[in-house]
Amino acid sequence: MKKSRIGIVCYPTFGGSGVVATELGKALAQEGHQVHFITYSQPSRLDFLNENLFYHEVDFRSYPLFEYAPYELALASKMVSVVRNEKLDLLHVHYAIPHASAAYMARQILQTHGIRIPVVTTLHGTDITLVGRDPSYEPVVTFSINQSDGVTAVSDDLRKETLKNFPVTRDIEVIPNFIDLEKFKKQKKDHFRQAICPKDEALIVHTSNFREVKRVPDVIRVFYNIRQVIPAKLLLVGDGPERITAENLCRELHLTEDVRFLGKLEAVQEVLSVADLFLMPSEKESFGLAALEAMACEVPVISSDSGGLPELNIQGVTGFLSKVGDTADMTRKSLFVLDPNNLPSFRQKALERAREFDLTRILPLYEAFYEKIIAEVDQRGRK
Ligand code: GMT
Repeated sequence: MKKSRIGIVCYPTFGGSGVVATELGKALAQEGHQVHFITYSQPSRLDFLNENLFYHEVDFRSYPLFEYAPYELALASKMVSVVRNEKLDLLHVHYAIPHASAAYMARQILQTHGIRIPVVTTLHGTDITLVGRDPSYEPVVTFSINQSDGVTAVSDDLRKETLKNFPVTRDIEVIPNFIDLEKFKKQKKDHFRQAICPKDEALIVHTSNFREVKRVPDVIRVFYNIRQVIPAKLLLVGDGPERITAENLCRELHLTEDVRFLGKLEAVQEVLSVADLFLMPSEKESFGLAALEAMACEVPVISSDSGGLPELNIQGVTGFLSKVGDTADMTRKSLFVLDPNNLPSFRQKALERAREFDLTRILPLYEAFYEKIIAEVDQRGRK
């Protein structure tokens, strides 16, 4: 692809959509594209210096009149100014709410200045499956998806969910989540493993934002069941609204000695490097980036079968999938994977599967998509 100037709009927080957007921007910059991040604070993974990376903070002022400051307007204004001043070729917004509608507004304003900026929207999951379907957002989400110049979804399941639940009349391209296996891989952390599991207990890990949709109590129940059979430890990475419920459940089940809440730890890779099994029992999961990160570190996955998870986790190969909430089945399958006769093969297959989502395979898909959308918008402008 010809080297372009790309604006990336995302949530700068720890959520999967922000991680994907930031990693994509970093990779595009390394390929020689100029990448401009437009967010309300520095993305947590934008931790790297590159002459092609730029960051523009959205000025987001409050006023006594506002109970809720109008972020979407401030964001649209910032997009207008960055597109004009930096002469961007394309805007790529991650997570539909409110980024896709703000991009529509920015595009309309830019047209009054004689600029036609192509807008690509990537749907990540809860912007469609949970929040976006709420009647308070649905008409705007539908409109802004239909108005984007290009739309991608992170799994085929999410594409189908969008077409089923919204009156969307356009094509949606599937470009899955990716992982940079050069950087994200199993590290040697024997001392850490020994400190956590001095008796070589099985080490189980869960990482999430502890929202209800992640079903963290199921993680604790599965762990409780596993521990009835084999010695085991559980590490929980992340934080969020369900943390207190999870802590209470651990106390109720007398698990506090064997469960550690690590909070919003950035060194996820180090934790995964010493893990034997990853649990992801989510109610909904459009792709499951956290599971892909585990697989990249050679950790098999026990997940629910919801959303796009079957497109990543292969039943009986990279781990197992169970019905949402079926903690008994998840326990049985966990014990099977943790059997020392089975674990090495699951580890190897998990890594092999992760390789199919390596950055080097997925980045060209985004570049080709940008190229196509820029050409289409250009051609429409000539008519
Ligand atoms: O809800 C979350 O888990 C965070 C959310 C986000 O957008 O920040 O994650 C979604 O996007 C990720 C990246 O594309 C996907 O890997 C996650 O599966 C998806 N989460 C859900 O669908 C619940």
